[in-house]
Amino acid sequence: MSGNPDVNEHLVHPDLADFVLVGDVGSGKTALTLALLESTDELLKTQAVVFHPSHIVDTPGEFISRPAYYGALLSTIAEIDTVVYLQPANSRAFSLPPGLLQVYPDKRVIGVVSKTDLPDADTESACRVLADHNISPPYFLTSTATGEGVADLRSFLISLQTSKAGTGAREAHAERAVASESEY
Ligand SMILES: Nc1nc2c(ncn2[C@@H]2O[C@H](COP(=O)(O)OP(=O)(O)O)[C@@H](O)[C@H]2O)c(=O)[nH]1
Ligand SMILES: [Mg+2]
Repeated sequence: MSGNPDVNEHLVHPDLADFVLVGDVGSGKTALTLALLESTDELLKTQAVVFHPSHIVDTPGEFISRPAYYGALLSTIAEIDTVVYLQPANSRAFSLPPGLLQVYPDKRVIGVVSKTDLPDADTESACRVLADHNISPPYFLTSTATGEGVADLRSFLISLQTSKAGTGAREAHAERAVASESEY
């Protein structure tokens, strides 16, 4: 799904893959995407879904602020395993679309408290908002202004890929084992 001709990064982190960033307009999704990728792309307002290489998807805030877009959001994330939800450190408004986890109960949701450098940041309250909405820790506190937390989040996302590769191999092996048993 790297078909967006406007996005043409060389991959600094080829193992970083398979997540979609969701959160309110201005919560810092695009800035965090570019920081995770170490991309030098310019930060412009995201007007459309942006597909980076390796199944990394940045969504426009309209997906959240306008319920009419929920359907588009749901189809965008259908094939992606992990949702990275951004809760700005200076906001207590929760903006993960309510239907999302009902439609996709198996998605992994990672809670990020973004913009921790802001003077009115209250990371404790932001973490509580995540917990109150059933997003499980660990939470990642990030700032693209200072760089706080970006490397930790990147490592965590990469570790999900590594463990998935292991699981996939085990599952394939198990399937082969079952298949060969059933031959007898
Ligand atoms: N102080 C601060 N500003 C940020 C941070 N992340 C993003 N911003 C700013 O917040 C605004 C919205 O960021 P953007 O990534 O476009 O948000 P999006 O709408 O969720 O994609 C921009 O002006 C960014 O420069 C951060 O960690 N700290
Ligand atoms: Mg954006």
